[in-house]
Amino acid sequence: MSFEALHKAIYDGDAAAAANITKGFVASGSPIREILEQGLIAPMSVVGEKFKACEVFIPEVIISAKAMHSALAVLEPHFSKSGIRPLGTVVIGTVKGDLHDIGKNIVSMMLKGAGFVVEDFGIDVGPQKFVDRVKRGGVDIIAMSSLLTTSMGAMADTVSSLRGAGLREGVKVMVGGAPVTQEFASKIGADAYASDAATAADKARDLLKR
Ligand code: B1M
Repeated sequence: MSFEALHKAIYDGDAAAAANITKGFVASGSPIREILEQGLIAPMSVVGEKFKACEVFIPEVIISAKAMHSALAVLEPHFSKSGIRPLGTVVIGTVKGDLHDIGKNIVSMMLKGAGFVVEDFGIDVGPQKFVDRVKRGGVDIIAMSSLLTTSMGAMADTVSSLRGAGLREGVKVMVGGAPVTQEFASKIGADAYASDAATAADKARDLLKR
């Protein structure tokens, strides 16, 4: 049982091995935070960097993230008693009129891998659904994905609706998806834009540091 073996299981996408090795660490009394940070988040960060550098591709990211999640499920029941708090809560969705979810799901996985709690609202998510969730409290970031030039306007509508409800100051907004650009993000008043899933996790972390 070693972190190297756990990293290898995550790189290889071997979910059963990742969960079993993590169970071994927990049973041996290793600190939960150390298992989380050195055993799980570290290899997912490496996968994210390799993805950005085009050294690995979407299928590898997905299988690594799945393995990481199976290990994370072993750790989760121990989080509260170990004093581990998530980095923040992200509510993510593909915006209204848009049914593409492959990229959004990868972003969601990378955010979980980075230590965020992610509430995934799925596809075709209208502004009011985001607004209602922010109203209930506890949301740090609204993350919106769009793959269609025709659905990008729904991102602007969501920002306006948050503003209209007096909620804009209390939550960060991040946008992304193939047709979305930094210029568009700035124009609609989003706080951050990310071109890919690994960058989305970095930007989400940065947003909450400010
Ligand atoms: Co659609 N589709 N599609 N499609 N589809 C595109 C997007 C299109 C570019 C194809 C084309 O014409 N060349 C085109 C859009 C043109 C445009 O608007 N500019 C298009 C169209 C027109 C349509 C329909 C209108 C077709 C029709 O019915 N006539 C229709 C629309 C339906 C609707 O949404 N209302 C439609 C339908 C579909 C399918 C259902 C068949 C299917 C979606 C299946 C699904 O998602 N479950 C589909 C697919 C698969 C595609 C392509 C082929 C692939 C998209 C994809 O998954 N890419 C796409 C063409 C293409 O891209 N080559 C196309 C892989 C994915 C990992 O990348 O989503 O970009 P991506 O995510 C990346 C980044 O963008 C970023 O990180 C991800 C990972 O790095 N990212 C974020 C994404 N969200 C982010 C959020 C962030 C940050 C980063 O912060 C919050």
